[in-house]
Amino acid sequence: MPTNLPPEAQAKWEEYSKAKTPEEKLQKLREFYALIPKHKGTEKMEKFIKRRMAELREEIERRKARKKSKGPTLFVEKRGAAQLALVGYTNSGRSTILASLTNARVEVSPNPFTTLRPVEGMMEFKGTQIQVVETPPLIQGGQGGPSNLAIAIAGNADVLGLVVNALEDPSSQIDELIGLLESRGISLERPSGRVRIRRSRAAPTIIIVNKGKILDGTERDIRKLLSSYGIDRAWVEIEGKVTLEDVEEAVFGEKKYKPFIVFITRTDLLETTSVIEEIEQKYGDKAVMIIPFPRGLPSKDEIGEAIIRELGLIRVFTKSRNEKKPSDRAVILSRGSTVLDLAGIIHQSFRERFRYAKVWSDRLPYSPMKVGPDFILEDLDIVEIVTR
Ligand SMILES: Nc1nc2c(ncn2[C@@H]2O[C@H](COP(=O)(O)OP(=O)(O)OP(=O)(O)O)[C@@H](O)[C@H]2O)c(=O)[nH]1
Ligand SMILES: [Mg+2]
Repeated sequence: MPTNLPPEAQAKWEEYSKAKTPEEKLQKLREFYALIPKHKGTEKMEKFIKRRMAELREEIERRKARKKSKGPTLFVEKRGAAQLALVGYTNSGRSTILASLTNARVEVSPNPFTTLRPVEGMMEFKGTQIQVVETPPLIQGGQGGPSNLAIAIAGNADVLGLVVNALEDPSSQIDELIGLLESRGISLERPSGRVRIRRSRAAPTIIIVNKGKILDGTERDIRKLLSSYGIDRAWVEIEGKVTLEDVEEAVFGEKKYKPFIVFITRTDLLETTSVIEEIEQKYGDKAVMIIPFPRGLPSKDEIGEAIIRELGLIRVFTKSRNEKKPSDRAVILSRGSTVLDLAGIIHQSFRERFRYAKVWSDRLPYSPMKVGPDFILEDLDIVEIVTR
């Protein structure tokens, strides 16, 4: 709870809430921070403010980078079904991983700080591609231009690849990387729930759309908490299991969660596999995959599929009536999409003139099977849409 803030701090908070540009917001937040009393009761708020300030700094950095580069050299436009950003300390082996997953031309070198600008490549696998981006090296503490850029790219990516050197206490490296990203508003821990606060004058009051569960309070507590931050008109959406702390955090911006893959490089130089086992023990449940490189590198199909599944995406191949084979390129849809959703994505007229579809898949009692518009598609389905 924001514990009885002095009036000047409250006034500053109001100014912050009204600020438009990230620069202005950062400035107001700094001033607000200077005005709040620092004690046990404000610790959490301090934490959130620092995180929000870090996020704003990244946003400013990202905008600057985009302006400066006028092209894809610094800020990396997304392509393909998803973007995987490789992050790690210098020499951890990011370029080595990028080169083994894609055809990107990238310099692998024993010298530190070889890759100071992002480099991208496309990882091809069944039906689609994933864009892999090597970010500039992070340095301990995370300060400095290259590190800031790496964090900005990480915050924009769909999945992170933490690249660690097996010979340099990789388990602690992972902890440090996670800690560093966490301090910059990027969480690698799967949230049990989600709170979204949309402030709007159009809202008559605080409207709580509760599709989940508040673990340690009531909707009344949420209203009280928000009004102590001067929020009296907003839509608050709750999904899954959340705490009042999550609500308070959401006041300062939604936390970004990123699933992650761990790449442990130089495992060929290890004498025993005990560090790999330690990492599997510690992060096995949290990471999408733990990959000991080079020998334990799974196929691109396996890596790609794991990412797609994690992000709740599916690949669907379309077929036209007069062709024997389906398309090589899949349409990427979110899990739960129907045949009619697919039709709409192909072309609006397909949706309007939809009659039925034929679906080929081993999971069906017979294949092809004739299905209606509400049929829910799954990964790797082949679909022929029949129109009027
Ligand atoms: N033996 C072995 N050497 C590796 C492995 N991975 C990386 N290396 C070597 O480690 C050095 C650094 O690898 P890079 O891929 O350039 O590292 P990076 O993280 O891109 O480094 P910077 O871009 O300079 O920050 C190179 O000499 C690589 O050949 C591995 O799995 N086994
Ligand atoms: Mg490199």
